[in-house]
Amino acid sequence: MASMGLAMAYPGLAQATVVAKSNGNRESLSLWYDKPAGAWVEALPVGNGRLGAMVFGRVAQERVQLNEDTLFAGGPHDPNNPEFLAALPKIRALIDEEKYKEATDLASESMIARPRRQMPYGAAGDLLLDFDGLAGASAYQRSLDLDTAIVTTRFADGKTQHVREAFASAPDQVIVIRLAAKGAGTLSFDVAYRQPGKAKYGDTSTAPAAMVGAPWDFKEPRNSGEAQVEPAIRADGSHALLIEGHNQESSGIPGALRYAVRVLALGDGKIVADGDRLRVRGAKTITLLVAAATSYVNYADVSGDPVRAVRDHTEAASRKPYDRLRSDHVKAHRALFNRLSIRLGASAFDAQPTNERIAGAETRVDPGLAALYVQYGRYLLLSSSRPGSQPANLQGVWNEGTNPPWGSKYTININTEMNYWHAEAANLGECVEPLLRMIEDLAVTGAVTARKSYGARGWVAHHNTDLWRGTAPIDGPNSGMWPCGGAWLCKTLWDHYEYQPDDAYLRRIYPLLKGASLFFVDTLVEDPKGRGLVTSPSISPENTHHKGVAICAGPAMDRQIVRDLFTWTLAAHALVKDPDPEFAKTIADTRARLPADRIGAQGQLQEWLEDWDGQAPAPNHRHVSHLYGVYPSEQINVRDTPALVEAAKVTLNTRGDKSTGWATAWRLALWARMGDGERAYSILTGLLGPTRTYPNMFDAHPPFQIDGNFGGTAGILEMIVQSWGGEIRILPALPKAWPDGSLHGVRARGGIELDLDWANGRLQRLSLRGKPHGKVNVRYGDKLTSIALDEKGRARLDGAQRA
Ligand code: FUC
Repeated sequence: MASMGLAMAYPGLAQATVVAKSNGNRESLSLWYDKPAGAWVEALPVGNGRLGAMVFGRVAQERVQLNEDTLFAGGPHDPNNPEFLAALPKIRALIDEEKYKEATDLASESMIARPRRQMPYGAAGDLLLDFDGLAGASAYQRSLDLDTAIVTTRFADGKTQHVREAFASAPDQVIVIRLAAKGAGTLSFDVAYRQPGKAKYGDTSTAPAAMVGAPWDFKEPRNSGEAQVEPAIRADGSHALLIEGHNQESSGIPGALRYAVRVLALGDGKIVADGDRLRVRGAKTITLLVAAATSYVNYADVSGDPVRAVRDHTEAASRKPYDRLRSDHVKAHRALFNRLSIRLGASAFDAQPTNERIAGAETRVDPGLAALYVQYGRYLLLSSSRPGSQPANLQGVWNEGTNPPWGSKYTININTEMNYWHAEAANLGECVEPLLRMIEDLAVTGAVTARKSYGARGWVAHHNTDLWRGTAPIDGPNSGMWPCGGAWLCKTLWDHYEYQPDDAYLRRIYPLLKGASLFFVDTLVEDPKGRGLVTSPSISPENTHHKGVAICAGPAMDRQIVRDLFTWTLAAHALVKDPDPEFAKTIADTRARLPADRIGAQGQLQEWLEDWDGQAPAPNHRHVSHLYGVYPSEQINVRDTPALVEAAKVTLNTRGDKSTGWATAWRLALWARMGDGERAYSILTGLLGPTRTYPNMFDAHPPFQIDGNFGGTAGILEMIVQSWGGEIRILPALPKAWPDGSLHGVRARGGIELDLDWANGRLQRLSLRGKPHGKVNVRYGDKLTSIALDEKGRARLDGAQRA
């Protein structure tokens, strides 16, 4: 039902809907629905980086599913396979002799970590709010307002108006749930805690069968779904529940973490903590303060006191009135969120529920949905990765159960890097801080892997890591046997420096770059055919070059990543004035011996040093690892290497436009980078459509994986502004579908911030902010202009200057 219809049918309906109706070319910042969430991927996420919650907006029984970002399974352990070092020369020799199957088998036995798997991320359970006598609802609406980061549920029950708000406060470190009954009635409900269990991931249906036709009075059982953790639940004072539990064992690694959740109820009416329930009777307004914590201090220390943390957080928050909690939260959120605005054109569909817009995304032009996707991608990052928290994992911070896909860990052969692709351009550089700290940890655990497994200096991380900062290869050789995960992560660090140049930051990351480089100095080997220095053993993530085997030496992606890493390291070496000229010479000499990119028999960019893909192209493979050089790197680009760009296009045409969520987002960003706005737009409609975007706008791998949201956000921004090769490109891949629009507050390399407006597909206005008296090279169409910033670091172009 369209919002105008709803608003007329139910006067007093939510503001979000009403605002939407007159929304010409305004920015729409609301996800909204006219029914409660059935499936988990319909619920709305809130998060403060560390804590996450999924709010279902149900009437008779509200469900708020909780997460805490350190609640992983297992505990500190050393996963390095003790046989690795002895097997290394044998495996290299087998690869040189082209005995790939034998090399794979030996690597599987002697190199893959023990245990073979890393530890999965878990969930912190559900709050179930059982309402007495609340079964019917009219004028129902629930929404997530990205501007305030508040989920609101509104409905009427007879003469009573119910308004519930939920948010995750960063300043107060609690999830706040406010329930109000206006008009005749009051609130009576029980708060119960349900321990986490196994969840049904991969279910793309939108509602459990039980909900169809009866969304208002749906109730979930208290304990179902193979609950695995048995926490202790008890009253903690007269108004609070305290839940104390233990994390899971996994692959033989015992659970070493304790966790605690505390729910404190404040308000009028009668509130009683009674055994494992909080009972509220006859209230007009109630505020629930929810804290969660674990005993995790760092990857080697689990001695924290979670009970003390949750008591401290809830008690401190209880001393602030609700309005203050709310306004402090909104202020902290807006400090990050409000830096960027985007309008991609008038959208008639802002007035439709978000799930209906997604359902229509592939068949009609809805520029507002693409703009909303960008803002949602920003919202999700600042809600799952804030200074002090863990980095955004495969699901950000939101995970329903104890058996998430791929463990909801950190896959660092694309996924974790993609999580941060948009961070800098989207003006959320602070959100990279958790990743920086994770890389600092990996440089320690990865130095052990480098030494024990390769006899090398520096540090290495393979294709995956977890809370315990595992760096050894895991799972199996066809995905795990890849030594460039740490090096690729360094790109995020270098990007942050390029977008926000800062000496102190550079000094902090230089040892990380240097250590990552040293590992390759010590481990690159001579290609037996004399083509230079190569990684061995390695893979091109996660593709096989012959049936069942991926292992090889010197795949294109490794050469590109190591080339980049050496380039950043050399640049940083000079900037920080490292007094070690020998080191710089070694890096430069080694870089010069990395084999160049090659074009294969099909005209494609070669994925491997041998033309295996030219002989038997691998159609449809989701990974396009060798296109790292095009995007996110800039080694291959339309200005300097047009022949390689054409080869990259051949590869992409073979692989197809639609893939898993993240792989579709990568294709979008690649075509944008190569300047093809129509192709990028067509891929984007597939990403926004219902097979790759769930009703709550979470990306569908499927199942849910957050990288597609983030990579898709980066790809859309890349269509409008690019910054590489010492230039800023304006409207480099603008599709016909977005003739009029604006993007304000987008960032570019060199510490530049831009505002631009366009109409009829032509730039109207451009403002730049950067360093006083700085110079900025701006390319618009064929024209390259060097613009001088004034003494305030500003420049503005319109009218004649633009022509
Ligand atoms: C890589 C990808 C999969 C998935 C997983 C988390 O292994 O190949 O598609 O995204 O990471």
